[in-house]
Amino acid sequence: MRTFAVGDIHGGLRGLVQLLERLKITNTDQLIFLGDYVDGWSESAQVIQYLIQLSETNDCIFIKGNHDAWCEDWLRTNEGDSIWLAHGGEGAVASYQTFSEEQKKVHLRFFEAMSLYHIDDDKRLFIHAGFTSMHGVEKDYDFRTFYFDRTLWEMTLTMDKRIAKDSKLYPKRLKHYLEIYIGHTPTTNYFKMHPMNAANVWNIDTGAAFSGRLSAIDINTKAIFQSDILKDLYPNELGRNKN
Ligand SMILES: [Mn+2]
Repeated sequence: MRTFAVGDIHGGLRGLVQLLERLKITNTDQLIFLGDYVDGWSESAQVIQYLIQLSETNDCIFIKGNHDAWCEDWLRTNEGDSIWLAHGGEGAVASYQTFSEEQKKVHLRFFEAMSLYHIDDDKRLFIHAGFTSMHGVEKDYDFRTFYFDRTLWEMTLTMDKRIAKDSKLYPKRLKHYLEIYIGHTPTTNYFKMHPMNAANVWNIDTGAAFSGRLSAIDINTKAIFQSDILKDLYPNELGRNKN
């Protein structure tokens, strides 16, 4: 059995299909999706539909991203958050035009069932964005931190590498988990096309919504698999490169 962590998909169904082909996925493989399934390329609703079907044949864990939380709210209330609509939400709404009210209810239930984080038997943490409590995820004040935080990644990325793990200076946040797998902050922000590792944190969001690819990492071997650049799979679209 292999376990893969998969980065932010952002409506790019073609990238997701291509990535799973390249993983040569079998039904003994486990997939842990790090969230942000929607907003960006034109197939948000179709990504959700595909994931629902995939979960019927594979052991899947779906972590909730901030874009998923926005989309969930819209599916529930029919009102879209203004920040969301400006950051890809309009595209997600458009992708639902061909979906019936009944199908949308099935999707709403799928969003509601997403996990805020997952901790495996080896104390690996999987979470969309991060957390802030020095005592670990259970002690954080606000669940929205799990899909909006950027401080975990920024701290880890810029941390002085000379600080030993047993030093008083070493961030307690990082010590609770063997490894921490996140998405949310595209590695393309740092001109990197591959997942990035800093201390025990792995960032798998390789900017599929923008100029990058969709990535998966085998958490045991650290082998990396990627789709083509999403921009090339959707040549007539801008994704989230609109502004
Ligand atoms: Mn995000």
